[in-house]
Amino acid sequence: MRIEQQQIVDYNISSSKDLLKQVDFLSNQLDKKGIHTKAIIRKLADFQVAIPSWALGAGGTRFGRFSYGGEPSSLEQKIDDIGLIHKLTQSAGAISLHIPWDIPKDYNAIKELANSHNIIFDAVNSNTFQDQPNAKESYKFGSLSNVSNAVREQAIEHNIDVINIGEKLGSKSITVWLADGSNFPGQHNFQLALQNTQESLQKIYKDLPEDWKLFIEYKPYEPNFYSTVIRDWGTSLMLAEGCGDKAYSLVDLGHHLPNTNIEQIVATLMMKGKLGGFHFNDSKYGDDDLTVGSIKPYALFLIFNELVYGMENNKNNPDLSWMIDASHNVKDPLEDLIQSLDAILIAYAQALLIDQKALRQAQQENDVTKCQEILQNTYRTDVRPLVKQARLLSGGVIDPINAYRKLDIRNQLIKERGTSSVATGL
Ligand code: LRH
Ligand code: MN
Repeated sequence: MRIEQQQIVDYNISSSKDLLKQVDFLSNQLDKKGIHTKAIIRKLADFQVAIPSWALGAGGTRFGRFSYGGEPSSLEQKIDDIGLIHKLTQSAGAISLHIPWDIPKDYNAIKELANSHNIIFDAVNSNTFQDQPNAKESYKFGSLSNVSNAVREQAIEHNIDVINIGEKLGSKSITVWLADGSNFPGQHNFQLALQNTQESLQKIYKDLPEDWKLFIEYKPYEPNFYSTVIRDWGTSLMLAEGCGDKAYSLVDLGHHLPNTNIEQIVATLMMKGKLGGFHFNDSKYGDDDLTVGSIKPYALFLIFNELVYGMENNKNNPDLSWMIDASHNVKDPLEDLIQSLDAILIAYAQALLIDQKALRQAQQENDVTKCQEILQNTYRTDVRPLVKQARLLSGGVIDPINAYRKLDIRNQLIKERGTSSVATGL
């Protein structure tokens, strides 16, 4: 299924007049504050977020999985689904593959298909948290940290294979997330596990192409529930520094213990020039992988405030990789991803409105109330017209969820694929 540009144009006709009024009204307000909406709209239009190949079907938990109908059962269909999201939003111009869940069979055909949807290949993800059929060694007790050299070597080989797959697709980065850890005190020698992990990552790093990046993703717990080898930003940063200049930390928003000040972690990693990218999602308790901005939208705004500051002031930090990492247990995966994209752009737009100079001044004067007022007034500004205008100018639709339903996309997909197709992934 594809959406024709004429369908987009026809859909926007009914709501573009109102939008123009809303944008004019907001622009006049912001102009008075010396804020130029054109530049902000440009930045929003240029902001592209990678969609995970493993989050296009119904997710699940150990307690159950409820399929969604019309799910993509091949990499080709997954790229087509991202093509649908990108056609509507013009902000999903990349796919992040998980290997071996999504190994291309015909590389040229897959690249052509992605190209036909204006989609590029972002970071590739290795998987040493599941055993593959006929694998010689098991990752039951870990992979890069395993006490067995044979297991570590198998895991290192897998990561190098993933880099080779990414190279054939034009990807420029690999994300390594390890489930490695322990469930009981005494099970692990913490230092040996960490040492093994550092040495294994260094061996993978040796095979990293010159223009590639290695992202080291941390997580405090799950699937291990007593210790995790790469448990927090500090460990990820230490391992990245132990590898070299092309290694960075990756922040998955769901990988923090409750009430962690994630925006301060972002500021710290950017100051060190070691923030590689994000896995956007939201959570109430653990790694819930919920829709971005659905639980803690103010926290997301504060994170983007640090990102805007960092992108302005930390020239030593490379351009960041933006990805979503979510799982959809009860919602239409495509609607969920579209909502997440909207929430990311809204938080970015709000952060771009912050008068950083006035905030610095108030901080310099320890005028705490004024600091709060600057942030909270900006957060309470309805920037949705700017996000919609950016989509409209990029050839997308003003209201993607509404358009998705009006174009009856899910039922079309069910007609094409049936109700029992199942997508690989989480
Ligand atoms: C681990 C994680 C990681 C992926 C996996 C699908 O929780 O966030 O990024 O490999 O989800
Ligand atoms: Mn993740």
